[in-house]
Amino acid sequence: MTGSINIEMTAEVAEALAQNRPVVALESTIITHGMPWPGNRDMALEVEAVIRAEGAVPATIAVIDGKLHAGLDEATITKLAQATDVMKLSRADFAFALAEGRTGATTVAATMMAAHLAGIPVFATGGIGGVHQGAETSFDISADLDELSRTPVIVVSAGAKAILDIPKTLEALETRGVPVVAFGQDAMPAFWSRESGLAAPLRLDDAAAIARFEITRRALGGHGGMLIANPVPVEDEIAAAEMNRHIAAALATAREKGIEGKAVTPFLLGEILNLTDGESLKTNIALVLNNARLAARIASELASASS
Ligand code: PSU
Ligand code: MN
Repeated sequence: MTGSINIEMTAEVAEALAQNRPVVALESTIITHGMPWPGNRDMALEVEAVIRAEGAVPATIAVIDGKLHAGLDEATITKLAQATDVMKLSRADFAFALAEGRTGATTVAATMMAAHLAGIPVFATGGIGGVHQGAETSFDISADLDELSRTPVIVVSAGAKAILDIPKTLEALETRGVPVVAFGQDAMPAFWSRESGLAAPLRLDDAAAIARFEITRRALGGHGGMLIANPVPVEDEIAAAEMNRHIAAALATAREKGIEGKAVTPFLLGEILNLTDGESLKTNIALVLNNARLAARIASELASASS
């Protein structure tokens, strides 16, 4: 199942997979490129604790010195959270880091690849990458979208990051045959905010229903991933009207400075952190924890359905 790529698993991940107990994959780009130290380390450890509290096992994915890991110990997470020379790996350069012995953090796309390779069907993150604003001239569209179309992993997110063009991102997902399911509401959430002003294509209200949908997709055959859009809890949200002002300001600064390519998303998240005096980080952490909880419940439903 793992092909010729060896996956270094922690004992708890290996045992859980061997015994068909629920496992939730976690990405590492959110640690290295999404949040500043030390909040990033605290978030990474808290997310793991939330998953364990739900009776599932966390498997944080990263490439360390050319080795693919599923599950990281606290010392490795701490080191990664402080490192400044870590690659941001997507489908295009995941194998490059493995072949060259490099250290890289996995984005949504590369984490989906690794999770699928390891036999982990559920993955929790903050928000996926998507179609950037101005993509009609920059062509900046995240590889996360193509990965969702091809790799059968359920990605639990708070939607696409609100710095993106959400209508275009939803169109691109529809074109690629990716189901987008809002959890417990009709509206498509917008990462820091519960509502984007758009309706989500689909809605489900509990983890068991998501597992049923996934099992039916497998039976139909040739399915890729699915995007669960889980709104940030009410008490942690920042209203869309306020966020939109900060996003517009951050986008203007990025344009002035000529920020491009892989640097765009980390730059915008950093700008927004400053513009909100750190509030956006608190919300980001809260929504990741909320997604981890739901992902653990979905993983539990899937494990019991297949045992
Ligand atoms: N979610 C967050 N923070 C992040 C990301 C997601 O809350 O930093 C990362 C994910 O790894 C996602 C990546 O795959 O941003 C998208 O980057 P790009 O737009 O360059 O494809
Ligand atoms: Mn991009």
